[in-house]
Amino acid sequence: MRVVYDELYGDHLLGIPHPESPGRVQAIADFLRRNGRFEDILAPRDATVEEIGRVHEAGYIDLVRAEVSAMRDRAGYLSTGDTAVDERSFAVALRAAGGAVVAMETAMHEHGSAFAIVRPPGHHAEAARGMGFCVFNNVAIAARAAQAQFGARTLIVDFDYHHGNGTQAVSGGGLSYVSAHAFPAYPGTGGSAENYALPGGDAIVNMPLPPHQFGTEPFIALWERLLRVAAERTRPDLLLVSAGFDYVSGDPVGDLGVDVGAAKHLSAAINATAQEFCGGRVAYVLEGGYDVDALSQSVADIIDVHNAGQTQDGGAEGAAIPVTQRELLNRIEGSLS
Ligand code: OKP
Ligand code: ZN
Repeated sequence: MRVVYDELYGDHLLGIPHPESPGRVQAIADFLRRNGRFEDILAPRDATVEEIGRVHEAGYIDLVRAEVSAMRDRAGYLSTGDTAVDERSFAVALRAAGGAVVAMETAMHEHGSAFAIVRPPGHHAEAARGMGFCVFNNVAIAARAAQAQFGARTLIVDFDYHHGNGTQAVSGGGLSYVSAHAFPAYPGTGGSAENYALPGGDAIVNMPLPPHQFGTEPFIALWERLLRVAAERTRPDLLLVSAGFDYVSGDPVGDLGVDVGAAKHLSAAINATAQEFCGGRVAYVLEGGYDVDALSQSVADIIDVHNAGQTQDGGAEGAAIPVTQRELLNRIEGSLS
C-alpha cells in the first residue's frame, strides 16, 4: 500500500487548542516511521482550482481564500460553519485535496491501494459551505478527478463516526455514497429515510446507528454486508474510503464502543470488495479520529492488511447485526435492486 503524506499537514491550526490538531497526522507518521512502514512515501501536490471547482462553487473557494488570508496571526471560524482556520489553512486544504487526488491516481495506475494521511478532513464540506472541521471535500474532489482523468465511477465508503453530509450532497453523476454513522448526532443528516437509488446506477446508502455502544462485532458484520449491498448496486471502478477512526471506544468526539482492532476487519472487507468489483483499486483518505493512539494503530493495521492481501477473516457473524439495522439493510437491498 502506498502512503501519501506531507509535513505541511501539520501547519493548519498549529498551536491552536483543537481536537482536529496537527498532532493527529504527526502521531500517525511517527508510529509508521518507528514500525518501518514509512518508506516510499508519496509527496502530494496542491489540488488545482479546476479540480476543486468540480465539487465546490467558485465563490466558496474565493471565500475561503479571502477569510483565511484575513486571519494573520490568529484563528477564527469560516463564516459558513464550525471550521476553525488560521492563516495557513488555505494552503494546507489545497494540499489535503491534492493528497486525496494523488492517492486516487496511484490506485488507478497501480490497480492497488493507497492511503492519504491528510488534514483538514473533508466529508462535511458541501459545495458552498465548509463545516465540521472541513474546508474542501477531499474524497469528492478525488472522485471527480477519477471521473475526469479515467472515466471511473466511484463508490465512497465512509466509516467515520459522523455522517458525511457534504459528500452525500455532491454525489450522483457517477459518484455513489455509503455511510454508517451515529444518529442522531452531528451533523444531523443521514437518517434511514435518506436512502436513494440515483439515475445511472448510482446510490446513496445510509445506515444510522445508535450514537454509543454499538459494539465491535455488530459494526464489522454490518459493514461486511453494507459494502456488498452498495457495491452490487453501484458497480464502481474505484473505492474511495472516508477513513475516520472516531468510532473507536474512548474517542473524545465520537465513540461507537468499537475496539481499535476493527480497522483490520473493515479493511479486509474493503479489500475484498475492491478486488471483486474494482480490480483492486482503493484509496483511503483520512477523515476524523481524535485519539492519536487509536488513529496510529488503525492506519498501521490497514496498511498491513492490504500489504498481506487479506480479503476476509470469517470473524463477524451476520447474526451479530442488531434487528433494527438488519431490517434497514433488507429494506435498502430491496429498494436498490
Ligand atoms: C468531524 B469529522 C457536537 C459537536 C460536534 C463537530 C464534529 C466534527 C467532526 N456537540 N462538532 O466527521 O470527524
Ligand atoms: Zn467524524
